[in-house]
Amino acid sequence: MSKRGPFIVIEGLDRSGKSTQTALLLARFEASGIPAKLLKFPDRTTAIGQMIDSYLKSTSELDDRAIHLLFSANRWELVSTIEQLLAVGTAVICDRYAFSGIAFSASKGISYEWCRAPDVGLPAPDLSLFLDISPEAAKTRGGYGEERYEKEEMQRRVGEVFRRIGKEIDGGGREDGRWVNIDAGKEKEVVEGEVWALVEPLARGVEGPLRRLWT
Ligand code: FDM
Ligand code: MG
Repeated sequence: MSKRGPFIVIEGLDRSGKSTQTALLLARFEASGIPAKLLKFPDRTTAIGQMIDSYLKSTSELDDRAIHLLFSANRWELVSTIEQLLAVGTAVICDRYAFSGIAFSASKGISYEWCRAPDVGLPAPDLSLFLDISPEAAKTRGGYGEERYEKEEMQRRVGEVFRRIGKEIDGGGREDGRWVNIDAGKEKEVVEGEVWALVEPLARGVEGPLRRLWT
């Protein structure tokens, strides 16, 4: 049976180095001659993504549950793209995914279960890497920008929800793939090496069907 591409997700707080590390990971794939595509959530280019973008920039207001569902819908509208890429053996690297969806909305006080529900059944990553950085250390990396959620207290709560998600995925005996915490306070070359060491065993393809999140 031919292998499908690996589905790799990189999560973390703002300023944890996700964009840098996903770009470096893509370069590693390219240097190894393995086809790979980098996706980013939210995908601000779609119609739904533009609504999310204006919410994040505070040029529009939305109910907390309404914006949560838009973030989820923004993933569902990309599912067929993800499935098609993986099926032809292309690696898919995602900068944020459903775990960000739960972490950010639950930290506003919406229940964890309610936040998870709309993402149940999405393609499950084969590997989720959480770039772990303290909100204090994140702040020293040039400070937060202007967008909604880029505040230390919010980031602290978000980090706590991420930890709960990680425990459930790794400790729950579920078929949701692996979750690994990486110390993102280290130098970027060191973090990159740790990321690649975890990804490399999957890089040339994965046996077996794509699993579904939380099913
Ligand atoms: N975010 C991101 C959410 O609140 N829910 C989601 O489902 C996703 C994918 O959007 F503050 C938040 C996280 C972050 C903001 O993300 C924009 P980027 O990575 O900073 O563009
Ligand atoms: Mg941001």
